[in-house]
Amino acid sequence: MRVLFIHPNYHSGGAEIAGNWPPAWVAYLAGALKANGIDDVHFIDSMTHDIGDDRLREMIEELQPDIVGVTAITPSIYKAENVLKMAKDVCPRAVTVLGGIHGTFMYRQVLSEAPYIDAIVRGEGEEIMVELAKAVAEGRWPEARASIKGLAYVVDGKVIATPAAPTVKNLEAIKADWSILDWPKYQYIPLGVRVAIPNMARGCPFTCSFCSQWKFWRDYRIRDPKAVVDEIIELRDKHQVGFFILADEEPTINRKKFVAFCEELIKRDVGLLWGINTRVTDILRDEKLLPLYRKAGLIHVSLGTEAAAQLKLDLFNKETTVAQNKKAVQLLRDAGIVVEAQFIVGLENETAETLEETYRMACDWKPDLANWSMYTPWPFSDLFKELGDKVEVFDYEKYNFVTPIMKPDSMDRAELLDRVMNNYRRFYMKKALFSYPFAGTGDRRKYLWGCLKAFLKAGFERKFYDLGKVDYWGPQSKKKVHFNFDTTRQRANDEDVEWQVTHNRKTNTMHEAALAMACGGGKEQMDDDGVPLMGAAMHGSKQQMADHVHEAGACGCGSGCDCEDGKAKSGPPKTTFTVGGAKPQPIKVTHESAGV
Ligand code: B12
Ligand code: SF4
Repeated sequence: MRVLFIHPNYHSGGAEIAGNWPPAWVAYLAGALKANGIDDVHFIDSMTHDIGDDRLREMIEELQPDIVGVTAITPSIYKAENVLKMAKDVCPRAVTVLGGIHGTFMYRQVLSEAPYIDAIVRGEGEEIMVELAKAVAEGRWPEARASIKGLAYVVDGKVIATPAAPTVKNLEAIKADWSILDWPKYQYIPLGVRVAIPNMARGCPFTCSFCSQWKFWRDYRIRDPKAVVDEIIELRDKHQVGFFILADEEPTINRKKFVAFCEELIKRDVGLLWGINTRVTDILRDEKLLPLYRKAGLIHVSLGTEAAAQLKLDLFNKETTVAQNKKAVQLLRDAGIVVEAQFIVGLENETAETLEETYRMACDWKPDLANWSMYTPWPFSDLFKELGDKVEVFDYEKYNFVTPIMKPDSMDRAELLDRVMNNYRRFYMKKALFSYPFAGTGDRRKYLWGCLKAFLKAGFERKFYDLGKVDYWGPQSKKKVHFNFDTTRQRANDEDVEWQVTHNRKTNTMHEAALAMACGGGKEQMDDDGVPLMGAAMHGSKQQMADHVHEAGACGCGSGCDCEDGKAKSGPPKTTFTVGGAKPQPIKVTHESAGV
């Protein structure tokens, strides 16, 4: 029984400018299959190897697989569908399978536009894929599919979704098979070394309305830090990996485990540099621990500094948050860690002034790197639902953080792009002339120069921000910029989107808005036993959180709550959940999924 996994050849000029990144999904799935005796597993990374359709078709034909499995995030969905269509053409008897975040939520739309897909795996793939492969190997397919949880497929023109599969409870049981990857290709340009993306924790305990990640992974689960370090050592020794980023949504929220991870890296003298994405509040919380993190090799922290402000949440406590963001940036720099500030721009109420403000913030906080991402309305995020018909573009191929999907009321998309580019130009010009040359010595300096090199390379090749694709050549070309949206792509019917995955979640209230910050998460924390503290009650129920906060007087509408019509006044929210005398209470968290 032969399984062939394919990563579709989709590109967009964002994170890819830093190099070729290894597809972790395939290592985790191949590991699970091999542990279950299915070891004839092949992989084609047509993204990294830039393999065209004709060649890919030949490769599939040569391999004659029994199962073809393809991954898709939202922007790569059409490419993924196309690969599965080719697979069905050249190997009609092969079972065609789609996995990943997009199909998980959009399976009805996908199955109706791509009838050649035999099954969509919804949610985490390891256990479902093993069951599916066993059914095929034992000749029980397609009869067995109805008994496999987490699948969607079509019978007589009708989409059938089996009950949601449970999340993988024992992450230690999954041993990624990293040897399935063609390692020399996965190079991280800033350091000129091989890069890996291991996974320490899955899920995020928060439920930000614009984010799809918490919905996908549902429960927050974290691995034994020692086992993660074992895996990293294996990546270093067997595959000569010289840099890694943790694939986790929120790697630092469980401080105890994160500290244990760092201590283990130090104890075993792993000697690798690495990076994470995390939240401002965790950095402020861990101020005294930052030297330890740096000692463990942490060199790059990407902070979701202004997501919430840019989402124009009216009650956002700007003053406090701006000060906190600035402080977090400073703390990281003082610890010798390269810090990247993330700005989300491009909602309908974006203006020239708000864009300028992000530039001023970037200059004021002095992060080493700054990143302006276009707001992207994942069709299964709660905020998408709230935006209603303000979302006009449904060409998912362009849902990639670098294409303006929303049109601001006060400018057209080309002007939005131009103003964002203006921010990049000014920011990096200043950095290259006045900051990087004085960045001291050692890893930080080396890393920064490496990042600049990656930017210049992408700029020269016109890949940065997909500028070549849209024909942007500077302010003078604004009128000629074309985003080429495929207008035949239409909004999915509400009932075709599996967006309501959590129970009891009230839509984005002003109270929540007042609490949102940093990477969109609030100010919640976990205690050292991994139990989310009071604010994090939102994971069980947003309403619950709003109520707690209300009682505590922390929602910003005044203690005892004197807000009108259930809406908070635009006063500054307090900064902790403990005001009003309420003590943080551990709250049990589960994401019981209805649909995934
Ligand atoms: C690493 C990463 C990258 C790497 C890609 C590495 C690679 N080659 O795969 C780089 C840096 C290049 C990258 C780029 C981009 N990324 Co990215 N990336 C991530 C990140 C941080 C981790 C992904 C990961 O490896 N997770 C761990 C693996 C194990 O999880 P997984 O891939 O979901 O796979 C599991 C399941 O989905 C399922 N599964 C997946 N595929 C399949 C296939 C089959 C057959 C089956 C059965 C199951 C299955 O099983 C797997 C195991 O459980 C996520 C955020 C996150 N924390 O998850 C964003 C994320 C995936 N990226 C995202 C985006 C938008 C992008 C970009 C468009 C942004 C940009 N312009 O730079 C580009 C697109 C690049 C491209 N050409 O495809 C979004 C996607 C959102 C969405 N709704 O689609 C995410 C979720 C981030 C976010 N903020 O929302 N990214
Ligand atoms: S904190 Fe919010 S934005 Fe960040 S991963 Fe979690 S849910 Fe998504």
